[in-house]
Amino acid sequence: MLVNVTIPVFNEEKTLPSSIATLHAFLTKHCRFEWEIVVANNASTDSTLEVAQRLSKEFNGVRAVHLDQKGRGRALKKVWSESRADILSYMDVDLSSNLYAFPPLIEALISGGFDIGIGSRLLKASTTRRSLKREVISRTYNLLVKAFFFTKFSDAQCGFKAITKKAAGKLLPMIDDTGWFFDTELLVIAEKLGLRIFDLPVSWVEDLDSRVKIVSTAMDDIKGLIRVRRGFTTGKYR
Ligand SMILES: Nc1nc2c(ncn2[C@@H]2O[C@H](COP(=O)(O)OP(=O)(O)O)[C@@H](O)[C@H]2O)c(=O)[nH]1
Ligand SMILES: [Mg+2]
Repeated sequence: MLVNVTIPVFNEEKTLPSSIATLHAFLTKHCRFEWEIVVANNASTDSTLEVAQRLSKEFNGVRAVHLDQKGRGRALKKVWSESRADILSYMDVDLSSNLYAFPPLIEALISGGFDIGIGSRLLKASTTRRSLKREVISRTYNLLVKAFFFTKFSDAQCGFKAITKKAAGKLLPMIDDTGWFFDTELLVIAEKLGLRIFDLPVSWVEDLDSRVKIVSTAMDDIKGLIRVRRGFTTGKYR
């Protein structure tokens, strides 16, 4: 059982070395499955690519992938489609989600009980430390997703997710978004097609160094919701 752990990065030269060291040590110590770490860099204008290449030489089981165009969704789609792993996952480089949730997230898929696993900051058992602004935006957005699709998964946007190779093979070709809406598109289509989503409470500590442009991302999200709903009415997803 090989598990891919993708770390999408955009201008993260500062955070990357310590995060890869922490993650590598954690996986070595706490996971009973085999794993690979893939640093997926898009269009960074700092030395992220060079740092990623250096880390891939320094640590066993780490490789670096580079894409010219921006977009976290684009990076995940490429790395996940090209990986030979049985389970594909990603997490934000700032490790905002406590790593102790990672083994249970993956084990839920290994056991065959679930097709997708997501970290959630919005369940009763989640412990989430973030700014009021991000909390309000996150809750409002997730209510909007439910109002649009009557879906049950609790948190579309947590940067901590995993999917089986089989589910990825079915879903990835249907996903059009290359940026932040990629996650929502994946989850809505998955739930509507009857795939099983494991919703796991995480312990989240917000990292204030953010790559998200809130206003333009919110606009893209709303356009995305409308586009995906149209997709369902025209029978695009099946
Ligand atoms: N590959 C790739 N990663 C990105 C891009 N934009 C953001 N990221 C990564 O996505 C993750 C989450 O970004 P972050 O700024 O922490 O988002 P926030 O926690 O929601 O504020 C980080 O690992 C970023 O480096 C992008 O265009 N391409
Ligand atoms: Mg972050």
